[in-house]
Amino acid sequence: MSDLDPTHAPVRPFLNWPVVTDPRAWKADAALIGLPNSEPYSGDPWPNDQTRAPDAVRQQSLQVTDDIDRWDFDLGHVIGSTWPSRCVDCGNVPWTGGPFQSHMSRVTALMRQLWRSGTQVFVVGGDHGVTIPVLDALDALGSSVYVLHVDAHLDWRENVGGVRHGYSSPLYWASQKSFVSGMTQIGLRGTGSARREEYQAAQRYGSRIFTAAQIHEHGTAAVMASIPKDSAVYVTIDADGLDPTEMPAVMAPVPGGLLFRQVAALLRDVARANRIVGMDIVEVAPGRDSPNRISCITVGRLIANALGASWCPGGVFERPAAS
Ligand SMILES: [Mn+2]
Repeated sequence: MSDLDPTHAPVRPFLNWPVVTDPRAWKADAALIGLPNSEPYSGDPWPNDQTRAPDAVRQQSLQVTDDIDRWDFDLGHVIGSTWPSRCVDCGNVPWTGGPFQSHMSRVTALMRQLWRSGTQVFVVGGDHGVTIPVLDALDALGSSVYVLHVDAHLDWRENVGGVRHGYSSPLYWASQKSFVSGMTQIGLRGTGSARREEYQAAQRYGSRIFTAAQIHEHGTAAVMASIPKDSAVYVTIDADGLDPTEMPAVMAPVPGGLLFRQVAALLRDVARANRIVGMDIVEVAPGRDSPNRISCITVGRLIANALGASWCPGGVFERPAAS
């Protein structure tokens, strides 16, 4: 199997974007791709519920917008005018067997393919392990990248039970990349996989950590100030960074989380001050969503805010003329 073999067609396109499953034909200003699998921990169910999230999010597309001429009150523009002219749904890249390392390499190759052609990429996981092969591909940008991480948890484990590419490790891996210039982690609260040693390792690295409580008390101005202006930014959002009252479909709900209005406004601010080269939203567990699918709709709205603020008139991405 070649890394550039076709991806799997989604159940329906995200926001009615054209579906292109042949990676050799990818040529887009912005794209969405579903990455359902990461390296599993022994004892966890496999496949886990999070593998269903890419298609569950796509199925709520009509709740995000049912026509491109609708006014988007989050962005203050007609929603279609906040998108670049070439948006593509790249389908899903499931792990279909064989060594997990080969699957990871394929994901990295596909992400490099997108970033080499300058595409802004939105990834829907999968659990947080899917971020690891995506981070590997950021070298294709040829410039350093700053990481903004939204999560209840630190995710800094070098391994858990000998598994090194699972959902507790993505930010450890980010800290090991020479092309990652630094990181800001927000929304932390309660306890997770991190022990004192992981917390101290993140501090030694120089990660800027803002607990959810700090953001509730002081807002996000200090978060914005921690991100060097005009940098390329990769955003990784664990759905449990948001409050479970607003994002119920998560495996590890923790009270006191960030609110949609805080995260969406922050994404718009980051998209206007920096260049968001990519963003993932992971750890959505559709089996735990509310009957009205609010978690999947919220994922769609977060993407609409980051994408729209990037490409709106006056955004940092140049809007190519429609062809
Ligand atoms: Mn996480």
